[in-house]
Amino acid sequence: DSYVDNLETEVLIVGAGFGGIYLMHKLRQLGFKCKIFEAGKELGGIWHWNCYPGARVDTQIPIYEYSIPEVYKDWTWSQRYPGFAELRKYFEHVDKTLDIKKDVAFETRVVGAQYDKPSGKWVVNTEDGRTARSKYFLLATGFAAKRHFPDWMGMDKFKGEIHHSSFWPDAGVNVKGKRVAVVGTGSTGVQIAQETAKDAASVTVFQRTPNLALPMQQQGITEEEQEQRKAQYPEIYKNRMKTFAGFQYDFVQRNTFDDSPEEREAFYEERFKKGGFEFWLANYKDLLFEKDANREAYNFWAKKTRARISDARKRDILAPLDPPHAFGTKRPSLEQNYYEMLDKPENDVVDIKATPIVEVTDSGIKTEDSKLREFDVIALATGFDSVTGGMKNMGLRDIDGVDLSEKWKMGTWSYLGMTCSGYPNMFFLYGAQGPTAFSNGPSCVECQGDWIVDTMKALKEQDINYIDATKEAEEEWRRKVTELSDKTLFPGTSSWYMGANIPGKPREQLNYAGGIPLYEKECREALDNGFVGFVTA
Ligand code: NA7
Repeated sequence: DSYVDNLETEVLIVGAGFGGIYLMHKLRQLGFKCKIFEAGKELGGIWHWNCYPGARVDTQIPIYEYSIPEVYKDWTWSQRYPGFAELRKYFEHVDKTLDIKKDVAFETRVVGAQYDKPSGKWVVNTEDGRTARSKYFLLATGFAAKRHFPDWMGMDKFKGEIHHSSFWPDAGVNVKGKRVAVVGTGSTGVQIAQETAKDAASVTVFQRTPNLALPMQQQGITEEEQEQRKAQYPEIYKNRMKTFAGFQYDFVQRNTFDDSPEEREAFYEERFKKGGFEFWLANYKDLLFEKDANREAYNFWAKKTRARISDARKRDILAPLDPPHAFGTKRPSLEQNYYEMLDKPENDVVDIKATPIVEVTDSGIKTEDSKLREFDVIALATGFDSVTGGMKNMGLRDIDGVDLSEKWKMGTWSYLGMTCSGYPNMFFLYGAQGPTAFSNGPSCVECQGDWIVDTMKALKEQDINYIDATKEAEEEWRRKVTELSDKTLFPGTSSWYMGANIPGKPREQLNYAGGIPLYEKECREALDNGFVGFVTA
């Protein structure tokens, strides 16, 4: 990649996952000259990094893929919810179809960038000391670009293998006959535990907060089924943007207590049977707003889940009678046999809220009750400095030289969840204050990507070379994001949605909670009415 040094390009994109590839494809069609800098060795973003055992997408296809006809026309999947290996193949197919890689510099990590006003160019620095310049600077770094490690004593002393989920060895880890610890019960922890239990001698999950996991209802799908359905894809993709979270289903237009207890029970049953996120995102419309409604859903979830666990102690840790938090205000994982697996005598769950981890020793993990459990492999599924961590860690400086980590120290300010005041000609997607974590990735990426591309097209047509959000527009956007969130039950739960998973991180809503259609409307109005909230020149 010698071309990186002294590279001059019209558009420089950071990240070659769903977002970066989409931007490049659409911008190329308009004649923009684009390059991508990617820290990893391959395309795929999170699907390049996430190769831990059981890594799998929690959204079914064809919702979780591009709406680009050239791409879907020659592609079929083997399962409703594909695993990472198949997703990696999908990105190879995307590359073959859209000819992406020729404009990607891999293993090129951006560590600094600043807009240079005199030349009207972004000056971008890479970790290995090279410099590139571009008129536009687009960030598609995803919401999980900065991994989160716990700070326990003794981690370096452990004699077995210890890996973070997002840094799993490409060649895999042999867990056959081994004692495996999984720390963390987000989507990742649930998947690792489930998968490694197939080979391991034992799996012990260290749980701080129970995951209110939902049945995935995985299914194989045939090529014929998919080929037949492809005629409907354009309609499916159009409708995807009309739903709150960019799925093929949406909340129903009834409140929980509009139905009789029998109707409600039947409704919940139906959601469970359909599987996936239906019990979350196609539930009653007051689920995420009203405490009593939410409790009703939780009670159903607990009843269903408790019935799957015969061990009374484990049952109370995994699915307590009292909700640990409002259902759906932390992301539910999709599980396949998580509860049955942990119910087995050789496997265990440790409640580390009751007895926190104090130390890692050469042979295992010690908890506050002085108990030492011994392991051969420790999987850290402790998550990420989500949503803002990646961008705060890239050395992004505003026109006055102030680093973004400084600007976002006490909280997050952006305009439309795609621009920042003081960062002219810079756009980002799938990050802070957009629909990000409350939506299906490809839906969010296409919604925001289209807006960015249309904005750049309008700038070009109107011969505008400079665009920067105003401070007032940012204040107003932050107010909106907060106000939308405050109507929901999200602020009451400590989750990464609220920045609450990272010690010292300001607690605030990091995502736009108004749903994709409203979000899109607001962004379109700003563009269609002449770059409202921006200064242009
Ligand atoms: P998550 O969802 O942030 O989960 C991380 C888990 O690790 C969670 O259960 C945490 O407990 C736990 N955790 C974090 N730090 C610690 C420490 N220090 N000690 C013990 N336990 C800890 O990350 P994932 O990788 O599972 O998922 C990220 C998203 O990527 C996912 O939602 C998808 O959208 C894709 P807590 O809940 O904070 O009590």
